[in-house]
Amino acid sequence: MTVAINDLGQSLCTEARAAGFDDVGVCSIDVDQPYRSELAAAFDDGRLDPFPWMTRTRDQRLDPRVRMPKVKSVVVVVEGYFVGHHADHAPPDEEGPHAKIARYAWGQDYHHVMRRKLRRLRKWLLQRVPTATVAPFNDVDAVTERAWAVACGLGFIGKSGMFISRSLGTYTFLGGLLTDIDLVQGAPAPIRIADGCGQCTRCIDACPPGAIVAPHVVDARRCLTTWSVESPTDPAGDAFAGSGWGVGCDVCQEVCPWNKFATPTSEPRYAARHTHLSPLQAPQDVAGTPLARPGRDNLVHLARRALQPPAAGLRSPASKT
Ligand code: B12
Ligand code: SF4
Ligand code: SF4
Repeated sequence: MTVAINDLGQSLCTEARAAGFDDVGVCSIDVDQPYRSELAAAFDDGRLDPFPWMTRTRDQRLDPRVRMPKVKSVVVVVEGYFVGHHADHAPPDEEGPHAKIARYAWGQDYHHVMRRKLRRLRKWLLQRVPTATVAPFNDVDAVTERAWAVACGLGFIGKSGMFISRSLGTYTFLGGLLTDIDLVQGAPAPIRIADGCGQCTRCIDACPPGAIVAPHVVDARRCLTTWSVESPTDPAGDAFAGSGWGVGCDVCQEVCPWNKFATPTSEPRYAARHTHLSPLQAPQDVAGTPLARPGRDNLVHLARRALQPPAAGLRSPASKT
């Protein structure tokens, strides 16, 4: 069953598309948030231990009403960021091997890009309902975005753990708004939980460190992204050396059939600026890009670690392009 959005909600969706988002959905806070028990389990069994900022906000992540008690509606926006493949940007052979940068970090920082558009949506809503409370969220805020994207009927969770849109694939960013405005008609509809993976297990089989420990379950303590983006200097990351990925990792997305027809994003700010990392020299202009998160000073170290001989236990041979 699809969510019955009221007139104001429909107009907001039109405005979201005009602001540049590729997809948008709305649902009532009163739906049964999908995967709450799975999220609780991820906290309980230590899978999210590398992120103290998440464990500190556990209650809010399990229920947005902890953050905003009067919230009535959740709006989720989806933005595609696919711009191509590493081979299209490979450094010349004479420059020697380079480590790969995951696509989410090729262009401008999506937090900046999406927040600007989300602020526009907030302003639009407040012009219509000046007494309302409207709180944008994007990534670092304590809202479990993939689960709410499913609740809004925008797609499904793949075995890789990625939120998958049937029209956009997996290379998407999520964000949205919490508001005390009612944007939905009538009682909340039951959520449709779809499975778009069928018998496929490509992501599980290909994940270099075996971080997808069961279908839909990623152990962040093994995911390459944790050790390059969140904890770049932690020596524990050496256990995953030699993957070929300097910042982030796209393996579970590269093998996913839902990306076969991925089309380039229309957001010019995601155009590729940095696709590979040199083990000799960090790029100069990382300000305003996701590379600033691990820190410019750590980029040479990350490239060197990625280009070491593969650590025992890594499944795929390291790619050096
Ligand atoms: C912490 C975090 C990470 C951690 C941990 C990821 C993880 N899977 O747990 C690390 C650093 C490893 C990471 C990596 C990446 N991340 Co990240 N991350 C987050 C963050 C901040 C919180 C995610 C979270 O709550 N994790 C806990 C797990 C349990 O929850 P979940 O990932 O939402 O998974 C849900 C489902 O999988 C489901 N579920 C869990 N178990 C089960 C079991 C079954 C049977 C079923 C059916 C479902 C199910 O329930 C979960 C909770 O609702 C979100 C932003 C946000 N605020 O939500 C971004 C976010 C999830 N990340 C994002 C991205 C882009 C990435 C990377 C692709 C970056 C990269 N290229 O390197 C990788 C992908 C790794 C992967 N396969 O998941 C995007 C994902 C967009 C999308 N289309 O899915 C988000 C939404 C950021 C954003 N605003 O766009 N990330
Ligand atoms: S991002 Fe890489 S390491 Fe993390 S789950 Fe996907 S394939 Fe595995
Ligand atoms: S690679 Fe296959 S199993 Fe993994 S998310 Fe994509 S369709 Fe699902």
